[in-house]
Amino acid sequence: MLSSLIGSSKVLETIDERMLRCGVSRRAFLQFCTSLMIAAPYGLAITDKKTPEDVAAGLGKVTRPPIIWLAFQDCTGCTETLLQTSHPDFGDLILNVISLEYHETLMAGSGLQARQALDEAIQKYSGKYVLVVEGSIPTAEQGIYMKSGGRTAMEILADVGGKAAAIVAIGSCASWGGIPSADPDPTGAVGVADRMPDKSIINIPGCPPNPYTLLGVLLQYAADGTFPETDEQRRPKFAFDREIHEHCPRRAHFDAGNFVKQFGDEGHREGWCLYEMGCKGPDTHAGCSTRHFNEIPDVWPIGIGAPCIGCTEKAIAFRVPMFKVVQLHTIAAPPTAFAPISITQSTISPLATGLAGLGVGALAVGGYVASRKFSKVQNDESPPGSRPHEPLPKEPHDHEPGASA
Ligand code: FSX
Ligand code: SF4
Ligand code: F3S
Repeated sequence: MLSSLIGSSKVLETIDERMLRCGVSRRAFLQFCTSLMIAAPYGLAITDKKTPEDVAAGLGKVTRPPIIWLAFQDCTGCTETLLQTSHPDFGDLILNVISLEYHETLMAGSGLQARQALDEAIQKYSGKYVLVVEGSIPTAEQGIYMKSGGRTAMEILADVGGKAAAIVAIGSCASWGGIPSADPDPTGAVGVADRMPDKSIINIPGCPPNPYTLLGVLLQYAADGTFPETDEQRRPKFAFDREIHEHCPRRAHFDAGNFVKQFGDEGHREGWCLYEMGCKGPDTHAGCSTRHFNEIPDVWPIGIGAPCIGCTEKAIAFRVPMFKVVQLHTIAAPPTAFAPISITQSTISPLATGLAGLGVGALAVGGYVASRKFSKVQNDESPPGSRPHEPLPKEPHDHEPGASA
């Protein structure tokens, strides 16, 4: 089904024309625009409007951007995150919004046929297409660790990337090496910008990354030929300008000194803070705490009871041990409001233990509530780390899963 949506398009249509021709309902498109607005409440030109209807009206006039998608050393999680949506046919809708000209994992063709499709797409849209790269590039021993059609990943990237208008490195692997670059890094895995530092490249790290960040970036590029403003690691600021810890639904527990000490303990069942289990939220810039995956409430690492491993940070994920406690750089005053803790448990819940994501649709997702509501100490205004029962701040140390406090 999806493979029929991949391939060289005859003409590039506007998104409205495509929706009409393919019978995509207005309701589904509005839903999509709403998701984009949630992912990018500010900082993205296309969502800088008042209502989903305004966003849809503007987006409808945009010509679908031609995309060539290459996969190198990866797990295909970046593709999965884009297509494993919770609404039926949402994956199809996404492929109607962009014009995916080439994608080895999704297209029906293989071998010579696929190579021809790639060459045709490059020729047709030379200097105009956006190249999306998933996975890292092996550079050790002249790049022999990955070859396709007789060419190394380095050669393919130089060819296809060289003729692209711009490049999006999707996922932590394409951004700076990711999992394949973890010690001892046998393949010499690097990111796209390491190979082409002067090219117009934007990084969307995450393992996997948030799909709406990718769509927002691609659609802004299609609309006005610009990428959103980026930080010093080439990440779009609209999605990476704040730390998970700032908007974590468990933050009130952090401030109150309620820490999980062991997976499955009382605190874990009650949804307490995972800091002592190695949560990297205080050092990680990403929007996961408010932009969950697969459009399902609470489906993100901390939401299912697992510590954040800092997958959007070059210096953390696959570098710092998963359960090692990070040092706090600042003891900031607690924010005045938090997302609500939506999981109430009295027995070991599949969500808290990360065993399943079933039944989450029934969970309430409301607005923000006052932090003090969750504090165990009434009227306590002292900053985190200053109360005697709290272990913060302290030197980093290793925490093994299952270790008792
Ligand atoms: Fe996987 Fe993408 Fe992680 Fe890497 O993701 S989700 S290993 S960032 O290249 O497929
Ligand atoms: Fe949330 Fe982790 Fe911060 Fe605790 S340490 S509040 S679990 S981000
Ligand atoms: Fe990654 Fe942490 Fe978000 S592990 S998915 S940045 S919660």
